[in-house]
Amino acid sequence: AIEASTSLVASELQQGEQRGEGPRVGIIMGSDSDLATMKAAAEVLEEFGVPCEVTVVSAHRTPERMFEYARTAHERGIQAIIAGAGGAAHLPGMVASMTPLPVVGVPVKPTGAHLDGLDALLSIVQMPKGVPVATVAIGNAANAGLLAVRILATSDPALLQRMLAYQRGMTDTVLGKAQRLEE
Ligand code: RP5
Repeated sequence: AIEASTSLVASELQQGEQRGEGPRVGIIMGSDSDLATMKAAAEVLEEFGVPCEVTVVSAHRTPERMFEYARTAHERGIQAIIAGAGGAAHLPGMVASMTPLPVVGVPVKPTGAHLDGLDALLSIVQMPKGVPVATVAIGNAANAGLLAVRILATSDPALLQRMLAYQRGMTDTVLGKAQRLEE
């Protein structure tokens, strides 16, 4: 069932195929139950026109799949990996140990979790020196998407312009709200 839902997720959310581009960002998660959180990263990448792939890779339930994914992602043209997991969230760190790519970690708060995602946050953020994972706030997959865009934008002038426009848009929105409050 996991494999079936994984391919469903991948086919529903994989972007860029129509444009004939391969995915530039890999979004992986420990379970399809993480998708409700992780889809925000895919939505951000879609907004910026960055093709991505989305699938399930579990550190504990599919360790060999994790090895394969982490070791080969850069050879397939992936430039950054966003990895989300809940609980004993070993996926981002283990993937970071086997890939030369930047890894952004998303602590997921699973439904009904007792520790509110703090367990996942500490599992992901507390990496040993030499194996970095850029960790975002609990559940903030949108920021993971934005961070991946910024990483890619360092060598993609058009993407850099889109990030600048996004930032100007945020500023204008806040200034508009301030002006309305002051009136
Ligand atoms: C973690 O356990 C997953 O990343 C998910 O957040 C959590 C629950 O997984 P399921 O039991 O819903 O598959 O490994």
